[in-house]
Amino acid sequence: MAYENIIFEKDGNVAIIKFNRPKALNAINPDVLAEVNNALDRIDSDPDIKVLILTGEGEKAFVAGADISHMVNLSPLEGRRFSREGQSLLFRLEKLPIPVIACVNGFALGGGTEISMACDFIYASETAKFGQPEINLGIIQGFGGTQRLSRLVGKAMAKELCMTGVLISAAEAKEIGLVNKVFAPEKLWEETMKTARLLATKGKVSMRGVKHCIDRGYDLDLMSGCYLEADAFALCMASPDGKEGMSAFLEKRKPAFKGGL
Ligand code: DAK
Repeated sequence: MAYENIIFEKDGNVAIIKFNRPKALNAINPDVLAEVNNALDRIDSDPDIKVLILTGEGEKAFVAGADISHMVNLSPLEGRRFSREGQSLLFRLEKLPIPVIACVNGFALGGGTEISMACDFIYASETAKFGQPEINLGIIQGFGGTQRLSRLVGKAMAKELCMTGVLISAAEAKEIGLVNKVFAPEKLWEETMKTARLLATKGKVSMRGVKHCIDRGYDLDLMSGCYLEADAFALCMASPDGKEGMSAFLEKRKPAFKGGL
């Protein structure tokens, strides 16, 4: 598939998906969803890719939301379909076995905040703005925003953001726990790549285990979550990378993780 709405690149073991509709501030329509889905197929079938970064082309926006010019004409059933397509893409992103970083370089509004929340964590530029302004359009979140935001920042804060529709700065987003780190605009990419490269040095089985246990365990009771963790721990014991990591420590050398079970 040739991409017109995203840019897909690889830098070593790091895959990069850039939303690429800068004239519409990278707003999301069904074509964008289809292209990202296709890029995820490629990532799934490429064992060399160890980390994914999502970002926006241009200096102004990560994603300024779902494309309002598309949504305005949707029938209720089409709206439901669009919403389900977006939701299943975000579930797919969440379930990727590799870490996914949202590198938020500008506006991340509505669907843009929702996409960033489906990533494992968010790094943001000082100039970024987050928000769930759907209420100002007479609609509500459609890509899981009411659910992920309340889990990330708590019910009351999620309600305030979704009910008022106000935008918040990157600093405020960090303060409420939505964003992990905030950087000067000229440092954002370099710092994101630095973390991506660090993540790429880790063992695949343990990385997958951490992601799986935290994501799947989050909605479970403590004991069930700990059982999940014990099983993932057992898998690490069976993996060559587990043996390699511990042997390297004992032999006072750096581990050379190769992946695989
Ligand atoms: N959709 C379409 N075009 C957009 C857009 C968007 N979300 N955001 C910006 N643009 C376009 C503008 O129309 C403008 O196009 P031209 O007039 O140049 O043709 C261009 O991008 C530049 O935008 P501005 O001229 O407005 O730039 P400013 O710097 O003045 O303002 C802004 C930037 C981000 C504050 C402003 O553009 C803005 O407020 N944009 C809308 C942000 C917004 O409301 N986002 C939330 C969208 S609703 C669902 C599925 C998903 C969702 C809901 C339901 N189901 C189907 C159930 C998700 C909903 C949303 O995300």
